[in-house]
Amino acid sequence: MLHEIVIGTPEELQARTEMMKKYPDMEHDEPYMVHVDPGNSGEIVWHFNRAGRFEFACLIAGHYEAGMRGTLTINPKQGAEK
Ligand SMILES: [Cu+2]
Repeated sequence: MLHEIVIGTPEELQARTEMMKKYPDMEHDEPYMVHVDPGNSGEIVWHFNRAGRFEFACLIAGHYEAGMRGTLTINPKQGAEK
């Protein structure tokens, strides 16, 4: 089945989850997400421009709840000003 990976803050992913429940067939494609059709593979390249805690998840209806999610901890650049 179709899957996706979306990167964002927990708040952003929550908002998108709500949106997907309302409009499950919504067409969408943004730089911070990639969709993968059955049997295929995909790739996402993201340059984080700030440190923090982010999440990645598949937000196809029911997939997040099934555990298709994880966290990303981006550490400040070594030697960077705080
Ligand atoms: Cu999925």
